Amino acid sequence: YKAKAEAKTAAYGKYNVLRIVVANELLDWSISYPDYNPVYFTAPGVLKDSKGVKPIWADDEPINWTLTPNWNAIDEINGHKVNRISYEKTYDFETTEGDQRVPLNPRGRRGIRGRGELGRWGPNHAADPIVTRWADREKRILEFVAIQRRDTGEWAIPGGMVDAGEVISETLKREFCEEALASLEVSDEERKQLKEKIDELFANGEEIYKGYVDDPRNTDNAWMETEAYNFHDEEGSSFSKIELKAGDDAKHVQWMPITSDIKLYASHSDFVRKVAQRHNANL
Ligand code: RP5
Ligand code: MG
Ligand code: MG
Repeated sequence: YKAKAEAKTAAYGKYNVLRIVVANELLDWSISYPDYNPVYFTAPGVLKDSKGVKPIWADDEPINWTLTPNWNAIDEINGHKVNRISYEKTYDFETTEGDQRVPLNPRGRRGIRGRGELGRWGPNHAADPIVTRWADREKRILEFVAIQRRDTGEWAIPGGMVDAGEVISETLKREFCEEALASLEVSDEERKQLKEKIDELFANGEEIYKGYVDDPRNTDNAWMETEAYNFHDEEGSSFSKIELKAGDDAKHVQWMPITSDIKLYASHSDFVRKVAQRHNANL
């Protein structure tokens, strides 16, 4: 007689919920894993906001679906476009509560079912603005505008989710204004002025990355994907003029040098190192 080995587990975010730590060789959905039976979890804040209604950024639970989402396509919700296309691949499905099909994470098993903290089933699209200038031009040390996230306390790019109907170029600017310039805390007039400056500074961006993000919130059925763009201030004369102030999901903001051992949230270290390489900076 041999006792079955218990699968290793780890807490999912700040919740009292355990995810299975899936061994690398069992990640792929095509590998048989008969004992795999992760917990189903969707965070209370995704189901209902403080007023008791479903947040606009979230989908419904499958048992409530009257219409199924338009998978692997641009969906339309109340006249707004929601991108349900993955930059990785055409995703597959599994069957869940109420016999509905829900998307399967293209990178494989994450040890937890449902949406966790994410609003959308399948891909949750975000945008990441990487604003850079030279910290030391002679030594070719590049720095970027970093924020400290309120949720995990990790330093990150001031990015955020693409709202329904929003274009990426607007998400990049809006999230930068909210998290690095505290635009939600100023008057409408001041916000308009900030926005005009940012429109100018964000006129020329370079695409750095487009695809899956290894975000701690990812589950078997919901995951983050992003488009990261670099906005570079070569002379150090444009972005330096605007005052950084942490706001919304950010508790601190600062210019941070990009080093080879930089440690940032999710896949963000890879994105900023790629930017440094593009500018032939020293890491
Ligand atoms: C990351 O989560 C993305 O790269 C982006 O920075 C961020 C979006 O989520 P929130 O900042 O809105 O929580 O995966
Ligand atoms: Mg935000
Ligand atoms: Mg954010």
